[in-house]
Amino acid sequence: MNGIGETCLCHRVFAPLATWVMCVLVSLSAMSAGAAVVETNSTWRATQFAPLAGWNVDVVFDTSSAAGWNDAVELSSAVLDGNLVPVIWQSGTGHGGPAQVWLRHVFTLPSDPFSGLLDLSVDDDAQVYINGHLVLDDQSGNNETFLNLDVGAFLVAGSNLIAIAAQDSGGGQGIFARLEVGRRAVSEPNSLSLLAVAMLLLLWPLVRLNSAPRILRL
Ligand SMILES: [Ca+2]
Ligand SMILES: [Ca+2]
Repeated sequence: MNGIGETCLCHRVFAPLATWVMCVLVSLSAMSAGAAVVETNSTWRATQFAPLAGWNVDVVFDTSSAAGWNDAVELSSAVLDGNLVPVIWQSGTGHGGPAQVWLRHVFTLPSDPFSGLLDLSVDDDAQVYINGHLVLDDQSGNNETFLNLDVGAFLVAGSNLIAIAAQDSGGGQGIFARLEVGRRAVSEPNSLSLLAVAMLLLLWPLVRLNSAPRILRL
């Protein structure tokens, strides 16, 4: 017999189960948000010649070889906030490349983004533009790393441009960056989410019933 303040077996079993179902539901919701990652690599276009106006704004810009652009060179890879990311420059092997380079990369986001965090390390300085907005202006003259720059407000659904002007002050050279974009959770639930909701709805009355205070009759 259960006394006042005690919980029955059903409650002890189903309350945690209901909590688990809710956790699953929250997890599924988080998973549906998804993420997109943009990293420096040899698909970026690079030039050592000062580009024409619009290079850091226009998604559609002439980065052909005829215009003096080439694929960026991957010099090596380096860890950036726990992620191994290619280090790039316009040319060279980490030394001996041009002291000034310009880099561009166009990428597509399939839905309205709500967050974007940029990690970047440069030897030595860089000005970084997201869709024409200056999000980093590093002119220290030293090799530095910047983490978790919030650029989400400048991202859009569709085509996006990240454009970087980088400068080397001597010695080694290179730049590596990683942009992680969180996408808004999709409104339509998937089948697992619907199953979790159904289980919760089925179990909830039973949990409520068994968790109600019991009258002890002496
Ligand atoms: Ca610097
Ligand atoms: Ca340097």
